[in-house]
Amino acid sequence: MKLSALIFDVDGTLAETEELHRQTFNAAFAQAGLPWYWDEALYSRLLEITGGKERIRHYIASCGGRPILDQGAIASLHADKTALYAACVKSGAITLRPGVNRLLDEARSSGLTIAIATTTSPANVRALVETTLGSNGLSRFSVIAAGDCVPAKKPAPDVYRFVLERLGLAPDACIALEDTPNGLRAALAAGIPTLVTTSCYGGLNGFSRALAVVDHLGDPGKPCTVLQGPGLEARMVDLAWLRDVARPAPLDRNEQARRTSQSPASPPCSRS
Ligand code: XBP
Repeated sequence: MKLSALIFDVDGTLAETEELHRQTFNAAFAQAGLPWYWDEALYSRLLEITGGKERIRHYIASCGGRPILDQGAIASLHADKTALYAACVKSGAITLRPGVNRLLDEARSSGLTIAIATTTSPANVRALVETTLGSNGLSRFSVIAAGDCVPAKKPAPDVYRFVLERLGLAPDACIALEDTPNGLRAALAAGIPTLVTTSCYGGLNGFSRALAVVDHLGDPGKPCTVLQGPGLEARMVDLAWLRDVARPAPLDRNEQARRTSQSPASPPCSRS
């Protein structure tokens, strides 16, 4: 199937944002007078739960977070965190990861559709994209699926299925770009071949079913390293390499023979 779209995750993929999320969660807790502090080790574990409100709820239910907050208080606390996070992003605290801008430009000049499929809140996406890609940055994405737009967050496939439906594309006409096992599971469950770029909080394991794993997309002067998958002479992920990596592997002779023997013989051409 011809590659028609790239679907980008946000946190850890477009930009290394999770450390700022962690810091603004802690700032919101302090602002609310809560005795909570998520250090890096705890936050790494809490990232198993996608979605900030869900993460706070999990912390209360499973990590002893006290006092216990009701849903309304959690939503209000999360809104305060989102405001703090977006303000930090708008101040220029975050830049795009290597190769992201280059690949976005190549996709646009090649007529490829680009979209976003993320668990993070829409306000966070808006702040990141407008700050790093300019005031018209959001218009470069045909679909932006974020936060609570779907009932079930990653690793559920909902957000990717939401994007596919609005793009009107088949899963194998797209490639997803992700950085975590949850994100990879979500994209694969929607049938979308997925490239993984490893990130600070995404870890190095759980990516065996990815098309390939690289440390980042690479840029001139900042070559990437392929951690899993075929070689990359250019040391930068580009559309040609992505098309090649996503191409179905040639069937071996035995497999070809098996499939031929199973397909019903086509009737002889009748020449009238
Ligand atoms: C990452 C997440 C989000 C962020 C925090 O989303 O799981 O919850 O950690 O953002 P993705 P919110 O990798 O899909 O971009 O507090 O807005 O949820």
